[in-house]
Amino acid sequence: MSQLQNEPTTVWKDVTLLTMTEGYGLIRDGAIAAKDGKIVWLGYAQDLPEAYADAEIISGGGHYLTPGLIDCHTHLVYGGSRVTEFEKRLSSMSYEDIAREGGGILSTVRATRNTDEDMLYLSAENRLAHLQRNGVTTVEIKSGYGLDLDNELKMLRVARKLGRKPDIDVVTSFLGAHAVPPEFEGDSNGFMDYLSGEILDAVMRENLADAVDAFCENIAFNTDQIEILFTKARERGLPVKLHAEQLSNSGGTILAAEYQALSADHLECLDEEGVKYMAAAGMVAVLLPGAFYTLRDDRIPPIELFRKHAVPMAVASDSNPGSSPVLSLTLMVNMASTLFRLTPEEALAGVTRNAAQALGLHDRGILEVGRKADFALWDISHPAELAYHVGGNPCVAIVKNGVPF
Ligand code: DI6
Ligand code: FE
Repeated sequence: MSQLQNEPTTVWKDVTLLTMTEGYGLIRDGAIAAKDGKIVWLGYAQDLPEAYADAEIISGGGHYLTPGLIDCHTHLVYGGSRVTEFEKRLSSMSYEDIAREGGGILSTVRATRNTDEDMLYLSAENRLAHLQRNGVTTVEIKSGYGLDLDNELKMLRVARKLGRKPDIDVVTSFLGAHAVPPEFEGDSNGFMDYLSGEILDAVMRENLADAVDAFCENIAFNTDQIEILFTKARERGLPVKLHAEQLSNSGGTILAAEYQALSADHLECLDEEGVKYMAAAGMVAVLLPGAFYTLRDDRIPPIELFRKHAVPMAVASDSNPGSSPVLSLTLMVNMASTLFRLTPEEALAGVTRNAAQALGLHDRGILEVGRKADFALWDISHPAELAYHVGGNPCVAIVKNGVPF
C-alpha cells in the first residue's frame, strides 16, 4: 500500500451536523469522516460504513458541528489604534468629519507606515486569534493602510505570512484604493495611476494578492477612477470586489457588476437597480453590521431586495481600527439578525456558504464529501443559538484540514 492510502482517517461522532448545503442541513446523531484534509463521508452515525471501523474516533461531546466559519471582509493588519477617535465620535464628530480633518484611515496609514513587519504580524496575529477562537478557519485580509509601494507590500506580506499558520487560511485583497495619501493630496488621479501601475505590478510579481478591492465613496474614489484599477486587475486575471454604497449611493455596485466582481460590500444605500445588476452578475452582497453599528448608521442594506432577486448574502466582521473594531464573527451573526433582520439561518449561511462564494472559494463553506475538512464545534442546543447570544463564545474547538486545534 502506498503512503497515501495509509493516511489515517478521523471520524467525529456524537455531533449534530449543520451541513449548510441548503438551510441548516441539520443531521442529528451525525458523524463526519476526514482524510487527507477533506471530508470523505458524512451522515447519520448509525449509517457509518464498516470501512471506518479502524479510523481514529473523536467524540464531539454532543456538540453542534458546522463548517469552519469564513470571515470574508477584514482589515486585520494595521498599526496603531484609533481609540481616541472613538472617543471623539462619542462627542458628536462624524466619521466623515474625522476623515476630512486627516484622521480616520489616514491616521492608521501613518501608524502602519511606522510599524515594522514583525510588529504588524504580532498585532494582527493577536486579533486573528480572537476570530479563530470563535470558529473562523478562513479569513480575508485587505491591504490599504500603506498607500505606497513599500507599505502596501509590507501589509500583504504580513497577511500572506499569517496564512502559513496551520490552523487558518488567509485570502488577500489589494486595497491600495482605500484613501489618497498625503503625498498625493489633491491628485487622486495621479495616485490611481501609481496604484494601478507600479504598485499593482509589484503586488503581482510577488503574488501577494488574490483580488483587488477599492473604496468607492465621496470621501474616497469615484467610479471613473476605480474603473482604471479594475481594468488593470482584469488584464492580469485578478478578480475584483468593492466597498460600495456605504455612506451614499455612488454607483460603485453597478461598476463592480460590469467587472463581474465577486462581491459588493456594505451596501446600506443601494437601490433596486443596483441589486438587479448584482443578481445578473452573480455577485454576493457582503453585509457588515459591525460598521453599521459602530457608525450608528440608520439605513440598513436592502435585505428584502436581495431576497427578491436571489442575491446571496454574506456577513463579515469588517474588522478594522476605525469603523468596525470587531473581534467576533458570531457577534456579527447576532447583529445581522437583530439589526438587519436576517433569519438566523440566513446569517449563518452568511458566514459559511455565502462567505465562501464571496471569496470565490468552491472547496469549503458547506459540509459535503470532497470539501475541505474545516469545522467548528459549538456548545449550543439549537442552531439559532449561534445568532441569539450577544457576546460570549460558544465555540469549543476548530478543525482545520482535518486536524483538531
Ligand atoms: N470601509 C470600511 O469600513 C473601512 N474601510 C472602508 O473602506 C474603514 C477603515 C477605517 O476606518 O480605518
Ligand atoms: Fe471594509
